[in-house]
Amino acid sequence: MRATILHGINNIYAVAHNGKHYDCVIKGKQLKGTGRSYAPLAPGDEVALELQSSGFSQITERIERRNEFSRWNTKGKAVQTLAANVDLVVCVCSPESPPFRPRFVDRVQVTCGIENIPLLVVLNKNDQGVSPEIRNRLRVYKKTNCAVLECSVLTGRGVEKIAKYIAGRRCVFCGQSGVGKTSIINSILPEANLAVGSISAKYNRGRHVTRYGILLDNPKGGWIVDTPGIRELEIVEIEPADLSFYFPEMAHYREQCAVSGCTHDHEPGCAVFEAVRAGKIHEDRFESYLRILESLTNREQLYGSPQR
Ligand SMILES: Nc1nc2c(ncn2[C@@H]2O[C@H](COP(=O)(O)OP(=O)(O)OP(=O)(O)O)[C@@H](O)[C@H]2O)c(=O)[nH]1
Ligand SMILES: [Mg+2]
Ligand SMILES: [Zn+2]
Repeated sequence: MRATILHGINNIYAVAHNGKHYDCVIKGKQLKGTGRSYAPLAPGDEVALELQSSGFSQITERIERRNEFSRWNTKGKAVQTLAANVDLVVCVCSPESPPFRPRFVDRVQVTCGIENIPLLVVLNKNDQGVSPEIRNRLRVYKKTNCAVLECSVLTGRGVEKIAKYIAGRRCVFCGQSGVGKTSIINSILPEANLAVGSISAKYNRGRHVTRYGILLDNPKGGWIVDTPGIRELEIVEIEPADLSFYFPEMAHYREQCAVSGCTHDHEPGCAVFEAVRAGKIHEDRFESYLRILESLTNREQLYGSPQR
């Protein structure tokens, strides 16, 4: 029978089938349909199951994924899937504590672009005040086909809009530790009652309260995956010359560059660079682009060759 992975801890997976939950292990050494990766299964994966009359049921196969939201796990030196088969990625950020990091959001947008998954950017904690710079930077996402919503779990404002937006969709929440991913999920699904943590006064960031990805059914349809906070999102699986595809505001200009296969960082007659100079592309977005480009160019040294 088919089931959906809810979470996995120490090689024991919780799965759901028709609203019932089962604890399972993988049958055999290597699961059919998975290659080399950080973990063979992620929340949202569909699997084939052999029910056992006693003890753990067995997972015999991973059904082919429709898509995956993944990142490079630096410690494990492997691709780590945070959620599989998703309709929407929700990237949560906050203005002040922890500080807004547009470069992180840019990387999430590129990752979503590669997998062709829609992105919703949520600015939580707007009770802390939102500077014009942040609003200006958020406008870029709206212009590049991402949805942007603001909320505050503290005051409750804006949360209902997010609940409406994600109803009926299979979505994964991601972001730095402490931005309020779990807090938002708790207000949308009060029965979830997940643990939330305080912000470290010394470092102005979260304490990595959520320890593993967990899938929760949404009574309004679809599901929500909560994930542990991540500090960095490394992108490894594209060629440097293709990166500008994933910055939609560059699309129009990249075709006008003098050099074919232009990487827009040094080539003469670069139309993207001209557009940045003329103020048509946000300077800070271009800076993000250059940093990701650099990490892609140096990835062999930084990560070793990507493995699946
Ligand atoms: N001021 C303010 N604080 C909030 C808001 N939402 C959440 N918090 C606080 O932010 C802290 C972190 O919230 P969490 O929900 O644990 O954050 P998280 O993103 O799940 O963090 P990790 O699980 O560590 O990745 C908690 O102390 C929350 O009470 C908000 O809208 N305004
Ligand atoms: Mg959390
Ligand atoms: Zn160029």
